[in-house]
Amino acid sequence: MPNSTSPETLSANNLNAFWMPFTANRHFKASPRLLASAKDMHYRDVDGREILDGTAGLWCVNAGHCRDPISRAVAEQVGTMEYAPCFQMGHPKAFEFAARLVAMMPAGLDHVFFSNSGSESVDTALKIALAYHKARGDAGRYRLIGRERGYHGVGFGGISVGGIVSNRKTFGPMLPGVDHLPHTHDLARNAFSKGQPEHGAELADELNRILTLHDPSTVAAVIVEPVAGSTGVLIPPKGYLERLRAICDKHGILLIFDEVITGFGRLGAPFAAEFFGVTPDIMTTAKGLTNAAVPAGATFVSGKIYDAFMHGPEHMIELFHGYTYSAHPLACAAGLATLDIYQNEGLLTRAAELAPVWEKAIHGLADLPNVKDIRNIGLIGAIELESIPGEPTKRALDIFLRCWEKGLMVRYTGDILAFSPPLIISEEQIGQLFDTVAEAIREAA
Ligand code: PXG
Repeated sequence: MPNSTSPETLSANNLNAFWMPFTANRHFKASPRLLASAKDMHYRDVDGREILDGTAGLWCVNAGHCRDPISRAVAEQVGTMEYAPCFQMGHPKAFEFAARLVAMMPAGLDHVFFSNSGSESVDTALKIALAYHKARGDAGRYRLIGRERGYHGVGFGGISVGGIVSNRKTFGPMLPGVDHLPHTHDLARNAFSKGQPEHGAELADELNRILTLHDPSTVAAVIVEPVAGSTGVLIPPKGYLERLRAICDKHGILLIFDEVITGFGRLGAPFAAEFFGVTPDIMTTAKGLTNAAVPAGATFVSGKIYDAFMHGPEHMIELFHGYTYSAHPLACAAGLATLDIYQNEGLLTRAAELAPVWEKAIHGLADLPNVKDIRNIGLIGAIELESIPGEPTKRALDIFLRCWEKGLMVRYTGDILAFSPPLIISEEQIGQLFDTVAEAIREAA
């Protein structure tokens, strides 16, 4: 009997049923890349080839793959109580996980609402922002401001405030009352920046223009990724996030940081809010929350927000929102074990130690053919390539495939290569990662 991952059972035919997410289905199915197992920094594909993980899965396996304490905690939980509702009842691990999380949050973010993904975490944040103003008797604040090139998942709320055109253009009018800040990408002034770019803080002042247009008293919240990941790594210019915070404060507008990628150590501090010294009113997280072992999202809110809902008769539900799987026992078990690993191994600050090595290694590729920018922060890096005229994304795809052949997993979006390895990566593996990328870029030229 062939096993389920053997080439015999994976004929082109039976790849057809699965409509793959964010994938060129026909291209992929003609030449599939199938992963079979993973440990620490590596995947193995179905042919047994070892693949260095340069992207922590999809920016989510921060502690590395198949960590024993997480596997054990999930196995134990699934055998003890696989599911428990959290509507009008609960289970101890949900409260323990919540308490552990808020204890490590930037000051003030002391309540957490659980969901199952980054997209849901974002929808939860947007809904809480609207409901918060209404709860305070300020229901005229209904507008949400996102940013061009922002990625906030794929729910209708997330694509409405998001700014990646291909994720929006086929889905109709989306949420009303949404506007967008300009993105901060400016290669003319900032190409080959190391860490935060020098130029562009003034782009935050565009918020003032938007507020003048709509009147600030109609705006509920501004949502941004502190570092935009999905769009190809856009790092906030020095002073930019501080200005956004000040403008929001001036006008009573909530600031939401989408930390689905930056949360849990990616930048070298536990959260981007701490890294940049700017605290939002609401923070969305997912991915590294459970090391991706079990899907989960978490939306953190300030006491001011939570307290605004705690009025009215005590037997009444305060917020009509939640998911069957909010605080799923397996997610809580995985999350608690993940936090232990982060803490025991100092992983939430490890990116700060590695950042200089990472920065030097990635910027070492600056002189390779077709490289038009390199940028980095914490354990995030991106290489922006000259597009092949008339064939956008093709160069990056070519390099991505060459890396795969050489046993390295990277991401690409448009003609930008993105790197975000597990936080356990060694200095030697950083060298190996960028040597392989360099080879692929040279070969593709
Ligand atoms: N917000 C941000 C900032 C994200 O990066 C989401 C929300 C949505 O999370 P879910 O769990 O619903 O997918 C994300 C997801 C990439 C890539 O290659 C990035 C994401 C997902 C898949 C691929 O850049 N980010």
